[in-house]
Amino acid sequence: MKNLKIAIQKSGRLNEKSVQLLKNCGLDFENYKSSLITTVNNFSLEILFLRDDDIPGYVAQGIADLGIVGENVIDESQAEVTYLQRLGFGKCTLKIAIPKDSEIQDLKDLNGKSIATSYPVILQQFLDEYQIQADIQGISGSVEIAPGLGLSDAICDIVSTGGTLKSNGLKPFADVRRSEAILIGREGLEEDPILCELLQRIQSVLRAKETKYVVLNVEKINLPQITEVLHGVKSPTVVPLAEEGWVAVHTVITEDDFWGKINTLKAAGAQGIVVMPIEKIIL
Ligand code: PRT
Ligand code: ZN
Repeated sequence: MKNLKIAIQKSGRLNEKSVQLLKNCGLDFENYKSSLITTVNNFSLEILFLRDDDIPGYVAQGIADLGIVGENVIDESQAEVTYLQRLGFGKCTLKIAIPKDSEIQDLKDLNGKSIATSYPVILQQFLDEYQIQADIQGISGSVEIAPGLGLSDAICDIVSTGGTLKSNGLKPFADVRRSEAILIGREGLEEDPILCELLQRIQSVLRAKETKYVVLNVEKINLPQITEVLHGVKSPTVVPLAEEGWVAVHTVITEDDFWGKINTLKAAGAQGIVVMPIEKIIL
């Protein structure tokens, strides 16, 4: 069977988590910083290490079959690729930001103003949607210093913690688009058996990340209240303990309602609660 090729970021914010995700899928490969391509030893896949901006184009042209890249980069490239799976990391928001003392108050106040950005395509679409005529200054880096240098009245850039805006005397003004890392594929690849296998593994890793394995002890008389709180993958496993009248309950709960559930379980008589990470969940 012919190997598929997946393009991931060579270095930068998405590199480590992309490599980790593939390793968690059981793929065995060397991650040399110097190499541009590596072969997975135990799966029909080659990994290309690229600048993130090049990934959507490589996938659209079929040079790579798959890619892991931020939605912001995909949209800006306008490459024709298929979204296969949201990956839950690299989360950020493309925002318009303005100087702290700016007179701009409303979106329509952007009319006639200049906005510096590395995302002219996405910004233009946003401005068109709100029928705003602004002057887009396309620059490739250090966008946040543009207003201070007198180059623009506002910026449109990626924000995650907001620290960079603050340290440059800027404040967030409008959200343009949220983004996270996405697995993309070239068109027509959807039914490929290697992709299906890889997708299944990725989804089982993502599911496991959202859940915890919980073991707790409870007196048998309190078991009905405990099982009511727990809705596991199926129903919880109940195992008798050496001590008469006591059982251990094993189940899986989602990260989201973790603390809420733990407190309810304690109130319902659960003791010795042990919480463990899960590596994979195969449905
Ligand atoms: O070299 P290469 O071209 O591959 O990488 P790059 O330098 O273009 O991208 P990189 O590694 O910085 O980011 C890769 C992807 O990570 C982006 O395309 C986004 O999808 C995602 N991402 C998540 C971010 C951020 N968070 C982020 N905070 N990308 C950039 N930033 C920058 C932002 O541009 C700004 O300068 O971080 C600064 C703001 O951060 P805060 O925390 O101060 O708000
Ligand atoms: Zn880049």
